[in-house]
Amino acid sequence: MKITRRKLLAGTGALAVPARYALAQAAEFSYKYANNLPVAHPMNLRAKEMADAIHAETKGRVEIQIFPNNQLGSDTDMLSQVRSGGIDFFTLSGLILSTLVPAAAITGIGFAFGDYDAVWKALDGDLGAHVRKEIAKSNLVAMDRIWDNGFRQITSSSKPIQTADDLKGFKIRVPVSPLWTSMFKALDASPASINFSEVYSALQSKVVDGQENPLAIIATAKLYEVQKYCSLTNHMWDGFWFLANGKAWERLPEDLRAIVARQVNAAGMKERVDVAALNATVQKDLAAKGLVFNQTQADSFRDRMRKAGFYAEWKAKFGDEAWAILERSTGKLA
Ligand code: X2X
Repeated sequence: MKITRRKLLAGTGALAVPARYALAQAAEFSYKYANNLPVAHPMNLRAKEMADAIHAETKGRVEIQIFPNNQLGSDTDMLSQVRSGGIDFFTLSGLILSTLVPAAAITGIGFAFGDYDAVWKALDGDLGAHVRKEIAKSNLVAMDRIWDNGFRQITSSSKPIQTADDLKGFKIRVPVSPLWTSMFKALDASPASINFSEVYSALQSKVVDGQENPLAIIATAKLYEVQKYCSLTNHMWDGFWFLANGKAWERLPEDLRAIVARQVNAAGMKERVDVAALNATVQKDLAAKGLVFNQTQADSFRDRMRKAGFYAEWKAKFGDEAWAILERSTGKLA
């Protein structure tokens, strides 16, 4: 039950307090934002700043509560909550979102982007616009600026991965996404779909021998505690769409919606800078903690995938038009 100070005082027969002295009021729009990453990851640091800025700029009318670290469930759970309105905002990899919006997986094609310049040109350009349009058809709204997850590297408890041959039969955790499974099958590995909420324990109990994630996550989620080797494959780039439940978004008056969108996108731009910086510098810390790093031969992975028909298969799934948009940023892939 909610008792305001005014009601409480009225109930005791005390004099009503003039409105300007009333205690902080509940916000007019109180929204929930959930994600799968540890509090220490730049995503959550920038989200906290963003929520404060939104509260200030809307003069307290919009409040965003943050639920980090899978507090509200796995990505699979949170995706159904943001669809039903149980949560209002959610950041999710386009590849996991592809279980609902198949077109959203296109940004994760293996070895598509050579560097961040190519990534942001595509995602802030035609490729991003294409994916956001597809997302909108499922009653979710994707903010304009995708947040960064990063280029992914493979870790293992059993052996370093140097060439595609080392992946043969390798038990590797992948996120819940057909593209991820298909890619590691094309590499002859043995992929298991596991939500991020279960990854640490799956590695600890050796249900799988390895996993793949950007260094920023290997560090902040402490995966180095349960892995021995880190092989620098840069095998794909991944990002998080900042999603809103369609009805919750429409409920905001236009002026507030503009403030929220601007602040979310601005926070995403800062998060990109943080993540790239962390990915570039954290290797030293991880090595000091005992993680053993090695370089890899990118061509061996790419050739294996091409021979297995990976690129041809996904080009057919996404269609010529979408594939052409992708290749405008990446060069010829298939
Ligand atoms: O699940 C993962 O590996 C993570 C944290 O990178 C994603 O959200 C895709």
